[in-house]
Amino acid sequence: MKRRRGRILLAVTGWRPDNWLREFRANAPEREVVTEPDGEDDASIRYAVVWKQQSGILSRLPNLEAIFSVGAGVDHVFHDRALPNLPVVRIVADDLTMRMGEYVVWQVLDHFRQGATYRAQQAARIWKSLPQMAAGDITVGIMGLGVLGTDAAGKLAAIGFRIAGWSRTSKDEPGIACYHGEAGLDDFLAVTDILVVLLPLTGATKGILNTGLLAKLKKSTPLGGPVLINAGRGGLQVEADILKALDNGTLMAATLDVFGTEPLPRDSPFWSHPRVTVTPHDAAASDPHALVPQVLRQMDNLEKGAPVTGLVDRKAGY
Ligand code: NDP
Ligand code: OXD
Repeated sequence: MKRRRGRILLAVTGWRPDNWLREFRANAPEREVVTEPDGEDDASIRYAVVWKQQSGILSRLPNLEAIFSVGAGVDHVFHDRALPNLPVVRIVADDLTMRMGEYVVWQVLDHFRQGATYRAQQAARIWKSLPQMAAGDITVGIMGLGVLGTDAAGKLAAIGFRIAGWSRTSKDEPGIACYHGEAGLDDFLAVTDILVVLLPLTGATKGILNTGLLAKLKKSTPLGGPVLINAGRGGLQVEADILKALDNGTLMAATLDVFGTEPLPRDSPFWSHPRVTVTPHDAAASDPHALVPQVLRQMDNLEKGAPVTGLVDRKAGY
């Protein structure tokens, strides 16, 4: 007897679920997609596709086989205290990686080429040349040398920046000065002019961007002080410590795409800080049109027993 293709529960909150639904229906008309368990046919739901799913919703599905995150990060999956012990698969896709690479290059270049100063000069109709540095005099230190960090490193290296990277496990990447673990962190920070954070949020990384860490960044940099770019997760940063570091000169400037509370509350001092660039968790959007075919391929692979990319290590939390 032909096996019924697994039904899908689409539990995407916050990000327009209708766009995901449309793409699933267009790309896999043979798979029924529901947006809520309805009790009646829940036993036939084999896959959940999630972004910040409602807590407990997945534990109600007796025959669920795998959970697919529509983002690269999976902290939003693990917030569910009743999460079934099943494979969690995250997004690893050229489309998302390319978007993050663009964001990191954009922000590194904006700080490096003094974009904020030119914008202020233009607003005041000031025609004044600024001194130009050489990219080769700047080290971009990337915390999180995974799929996104390694890609961004390659793009920045192609422009001429020196690159350092920090990861949990040891790495040997051509063109990157690699550091790892707690033992390698201080040496990594000591060479870093621009810190790009592309870490996942886990028990080990929560609050890692704090006063102690920021104080260890290279002090005298060609940019007038170290710069922080966080496009990982808001939970990585202690926001009061970042503000303090900006105000006491430990940090020269910051670009923050992610925050502890999103949307960033209207009264947050980050909005109006003269040396902070805020973007609304937009560094790399998950585009349903680009990503749904890939998620479906992963489901097919699971069903065929073929390798699946982006399988999360539940113990490590990413
Ligand atoms: P990966 O899992 O491929 O890479 C994670 C990297 O972080 C790895 O190098 C890993 O080390 C390192 N790491 C994890 N824990 C630690 C630790 N305790 N100490 C040191 N290094 C650690 O993830 P991606 O590159 O695909 O994505 C990274 C993050 O980017 C996502 O988790 C998500 O939070 C964020 N993101 C943000 C987006 C946005 O729009 N702002 C969009 C997409 C993703 P190792 O290599 O040794 O395993
Ligand atoms: C992701 C994100 O994790 O967009 O993909 O934050």
